[in-house]
Amino acid sequence: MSSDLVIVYHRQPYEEVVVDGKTEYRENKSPNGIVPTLKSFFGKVENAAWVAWKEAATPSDPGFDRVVEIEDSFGRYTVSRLPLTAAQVRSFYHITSKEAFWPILHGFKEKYNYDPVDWPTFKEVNWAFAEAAAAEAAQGASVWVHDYNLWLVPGYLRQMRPDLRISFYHHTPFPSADMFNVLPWRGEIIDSLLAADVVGFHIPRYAANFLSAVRSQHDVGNVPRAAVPADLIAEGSALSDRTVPTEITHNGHVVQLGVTPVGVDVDYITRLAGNENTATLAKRFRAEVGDSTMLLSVGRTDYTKGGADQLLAFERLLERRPELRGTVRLLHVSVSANRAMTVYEPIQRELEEIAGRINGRFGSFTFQPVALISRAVPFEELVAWYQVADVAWITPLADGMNLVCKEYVSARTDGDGVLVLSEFAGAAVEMGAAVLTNPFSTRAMDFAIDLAIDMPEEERRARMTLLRAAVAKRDTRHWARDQLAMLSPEKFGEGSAAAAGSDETAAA
Ligand code: GDG
Repeated sequence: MSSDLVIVYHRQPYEEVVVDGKTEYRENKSPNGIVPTLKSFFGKVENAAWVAWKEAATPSDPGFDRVVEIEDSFGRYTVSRLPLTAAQVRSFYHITSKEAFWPILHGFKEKYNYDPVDWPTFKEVNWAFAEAAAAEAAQGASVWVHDYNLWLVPGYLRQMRPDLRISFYHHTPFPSADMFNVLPWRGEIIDSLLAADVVGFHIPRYAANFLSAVRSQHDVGNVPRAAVPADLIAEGSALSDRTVPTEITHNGHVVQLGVTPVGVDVDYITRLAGNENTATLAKRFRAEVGDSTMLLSVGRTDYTKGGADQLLAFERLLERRPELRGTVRLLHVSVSANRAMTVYEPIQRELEEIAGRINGRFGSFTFQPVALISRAVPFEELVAWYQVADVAWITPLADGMNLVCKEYVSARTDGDGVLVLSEFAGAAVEMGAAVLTNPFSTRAMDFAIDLAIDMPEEERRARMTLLRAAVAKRDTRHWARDQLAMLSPEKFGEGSAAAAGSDETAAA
């Protein structure tokens, strides 16, 4: 019970490698992503801890190291590992979170699967996370909890430790009451979130939706609102709002609504984009692409990402514009996050079927219009592909933010390239200079891809300049700094040592 900052995040903040039968904890190979950003704040407090789960055959095994001390370039910190059995992980994560919560968060009522949910196990696992966080947190410490699979943690933690400052961040969208209230556990979830001091979202719309879900259960009276900053409004786009609720008072407790879009590590991607290896890779890829126009799509294999609809749009493009046959190619990288989750098998099959049909209809022995890649591409290669792609085609049906589009823009240090982006990705509110499209409309999808392929260089560059400025403004550090400042103004707010020094740490 000695940490001033406790981060509760499902992934462990390092890679575990077994060398000669001995476990070693190594810093993650790729400094890309949210984990290093969060760790960069560890150097700013005296003592910090991270709580994550780790699968264990027998959780009561005395040989299981529950708490490990890590020292790496981010400083010293404690990692508290919650031992969960394979059955607990399957129930709380793969079933309750992915089959019941995930479809509702993204607006897919028809995919909601209530039957296999074991609610007592979900509660038990969340309770265990809260206990682990409570055990690490010093008096008055700040605890930052991430994502919907830990929805009940703030409520439990508040019961255990009323002294803590608690923040909860949603990486997904948050739906309005009409959708959210499909969940029969809605009352428990909302009450848990209302026990936090800060509830965080990517964009104003999700905060407004959260308020609508709260209002369906409690009379919280008038709620203060603020104007949405101009750089979070893409005129006329589906997710843009003009005002945003800023706090909710319930039973005398004030919950701040923190709206900060997650960004990417622009400095890191810029450095990677400029290094020799990437340049060599990009040169090789460019030679492979030849004179073709290259379209690139990257995302996890998930129905929310709209992969099948996009492949169908590509098929229509080749049908509609015969002159493009043989001169336009699509690299569709769709990686399954977890092969153990059977819900994603039909999507994988569907992608393979459509891609195979397109190649069968429009390909030849030497030319295949679609390359479907179902395994993870190393990030350095991905950055090289970003540099080569004429068009990044990112059209999820629903997406909390979407970082791929921001990575593409950051990698385009040459100032060229076109981004086609779904207006149902949270990122769309920041990226009005992209070709925004509606993936539910075949006409809108067709119009957008035509516009992108035919766009003159001057317009491409003008749009890319605006996009690069938007992405650089709200990078990962901006996000973490903003959210942590709300959680604990004295430790992380403007003027604090943390705020003053955060740039150098993140470069570690
Ligand atoms: C959740 C929310 C929100 C993908 N393929 C490869 C690869 N990736 C990397 C990308 C990017 C990440 O995965 C995907 O991030 P997204 O933001 O697009 O999507 P989710 O995984 O669904 O993340 C989302 C995010 O949380 C943050 O709050 O934006 O809305 O759903 O970084 O580069 N990376 C490598 N090879 C691949 O083949 N190396």
